[in-house]
Order: sequence, then structure tokens, then C-alpha cells
Amino acid sequence: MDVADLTDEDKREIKTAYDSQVKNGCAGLSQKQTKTALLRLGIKPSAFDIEKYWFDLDKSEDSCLTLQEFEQLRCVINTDPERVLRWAFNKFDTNNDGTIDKDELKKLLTTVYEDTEGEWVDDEFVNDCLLLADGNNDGVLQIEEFVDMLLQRTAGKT
Ligand SMILES: [Ca+2]
Ligand SMILES: [Ca+2]
Repeated sequence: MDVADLTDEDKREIKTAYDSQVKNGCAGLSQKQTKTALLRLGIKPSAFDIEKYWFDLDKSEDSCLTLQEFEQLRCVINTDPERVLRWAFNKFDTNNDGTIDKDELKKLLTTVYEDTEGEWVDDEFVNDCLLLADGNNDGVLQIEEFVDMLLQRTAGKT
């Protein structure tokens, strides 16, 4: 979808959601507020959609999203989950060896599940995910294994 395809009503809804999250004295939406505003529009962003959008716009993490940018995000979100996941894979492959190992996977799952307290993304959980997704049994995730794992999860399959 393109911004030009939005109806006046779409734009009103988007503006209402945007305005509901903008705090006094701030020039726009933080990542967290953007997520809340999208949820108000009935859109559930994946853990990486918003981060990647910030990255694409070349914004720093604490910079804010304008209404115009929020409209664009509304149009491009959820269009290409695989591309977003491939981006996330490279981001979390911190030692750049082309695979996600256990430590990298743990950080990634913590982000996916927003479990900053480490409440239930523990070593056992990470091991289970790795076992399930590791199709060729080499103990690390290749990009295809990783994309399959998360796309299946978001599609609600087992
Ligand atoms: Ca790696
Ligand atoms: Ca593997």
C-alpha cells in the first residue's frame, strides 16, 4: 500500500492514534509509543518491524517519528516479514559468522518476547527453540532455519 492510497478516513484514524501517543513537548513518537499507536489501529507489529523502520529512516534510537513518517510506516508494515527477519538475523549475528549461535539467539529471543527481566527466556527455553529450529543439527541457526522458525511462529503454526 502507498500513502496516496489512504482514504481521508484512514488518515483521520492514523492521526487520532498518533495524537493519542504524542506527549506534550515531544516532537513525535518514540519506538514504544509507535508500537502502542499501531496497536490502536489494530496492527500488531513484529518485534523487529519498528526497529527496522527506524534503521531505514536512519534515525537514532531516541529520535521521534513525525506524523508523516507514521503514515508511511502504517502503509509498509507487515508487507514483507521475511525481509525484516533477514535484517534482524544480520543484526543479531554479532560476531558476523553467518549463523546465530546460542548466545546470539538468547539476545534475539529476549527482544522477540520483550523479556528484559529474563523471566522466562532462560537457557532451557533457548535450547528448546534451537533444537526445534536447527534443521541440519549443527547446533547453530542458518538464516533459512531462523526465518522458518519465526515465520511459522507468527503464522501460528507448530
Ligand atoms: Ca554468529
Ligand atoms: Ca543449523
